[in-house]
Amino acid sequence: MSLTEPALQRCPALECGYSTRPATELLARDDVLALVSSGDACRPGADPRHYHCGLPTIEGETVHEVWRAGGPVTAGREGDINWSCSEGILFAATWIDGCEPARQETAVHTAYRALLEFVARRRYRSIVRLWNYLPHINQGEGDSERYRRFCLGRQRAFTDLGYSPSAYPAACALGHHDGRSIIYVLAAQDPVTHVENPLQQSAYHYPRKYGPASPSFARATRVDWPGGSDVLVSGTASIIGHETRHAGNLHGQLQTTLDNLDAILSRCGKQAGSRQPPRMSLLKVYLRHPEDLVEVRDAVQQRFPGVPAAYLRGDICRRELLVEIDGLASFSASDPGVAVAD
Ligand code: 3EB
Repeated sequence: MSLTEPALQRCPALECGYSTRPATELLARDDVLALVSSGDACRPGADPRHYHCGLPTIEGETVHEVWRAGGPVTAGREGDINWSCSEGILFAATWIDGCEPARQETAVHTAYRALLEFVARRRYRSIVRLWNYLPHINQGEGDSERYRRFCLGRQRAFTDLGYSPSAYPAACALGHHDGRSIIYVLAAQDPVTHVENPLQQSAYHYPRKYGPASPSFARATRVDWPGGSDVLVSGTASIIGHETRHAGNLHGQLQTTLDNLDAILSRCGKQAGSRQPPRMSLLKVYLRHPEDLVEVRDAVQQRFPGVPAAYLRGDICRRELLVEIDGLASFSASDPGVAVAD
C-alpha cells in the first residue's frame, strides 16, 4: 500500500467496545458477533451471541463487551456450543457445569476438545484469542488447585488436536464465584502471528513448580486484516521471567504489569516491522480486591489516557497476584511498516 492511497475498507473487520445500553438493544443489530455481559451469573443468554461471563464490574453496573464484524452475522447453537460468524471471523462459546475439583481436568479436556474441534471443522484455521472464566480458580492445595487441573485439561486438548506450544493463542484465565465455567474463542480463517514478551518466560515453558502442566497460551496474537492489524493482548500480571514480583504490594504489581504491557506492545511493533507499536484501544482490568479500584484506575488511566477500560472483580490464577490486565491494540492502517495482506 503506498502512502498516498486512502485507507482501505477493512474487510473482514473486527471492532470491540464497551456499552451500558440494554442488551436487547445491542443485540438488535445484525453486525453484532458477540455480547459478553458482566455480572455474577455465568451462563448462556437467550440469543446465541450473548454470553454472561460471571465476573461483575467493581461498581456493580452491567457493562457489555460488544464485538462487531464488518457485515451481517450468522449465529446458532450446536450441541453445547454457541457460535456466530461473519466474513472470516468466528466466535464460539461453551459452558461447563460446576463440578468437584477432582473432575475439573476431565471436564475441561472434554469441553476444550469440543470447542477446538468445532473451530477446526468450520475451517477457521487460526485461533486468535481464548477467554477462560472459571469458578473458584484458587480452590484446592498444590497440584490439586482448580487452576492447575484446568491447565492439565486444556493442554491435553491442545495436544490431541495437534497443537505445538508455538501455536498456542493469546488467552486469559480468571476466577469468579458462580457455578459454571465459560470458555469463549475468537478464530479467523487467515493465519495469525503469536508474540512473546521479552521480559517474561513463555508461559508454556514455566517450570514444574507452578503445576504439572504449564499454561497453554501466547502473550499476544496479531491478526492482519486487509486494511490494518489488531493485537489481542493476553492477561498480563506482575510476573518477570516466571516469578511473581511484588507479592502483596499493589503499587509494585501495577507498575510491573504496566511495564509488561509496554514490553509486549513494543515487541509486537518490532515483530510486525512497524515503526510504531500498536496503540492500546480497549482494556479489561481484573482486581482481586474491590477496594483497590481507585489506585488501579488512577495508574491505568495515567499509563493509557483515554483508553476505555472495564474494571471487573476476578481472582487471578496465582494467589499472590492482585491485578491482571488484558486488552485489544491496533496498528493504524497508515503505518507503512505494517504488513498488509491483499
Ligand atoms: C501469567 O502470566 C498470569 O492460563 O490462560 C495470564 C494469561 C495468566 C493467561 C492462562 C494465565 C493465563 O501466567 C496468568
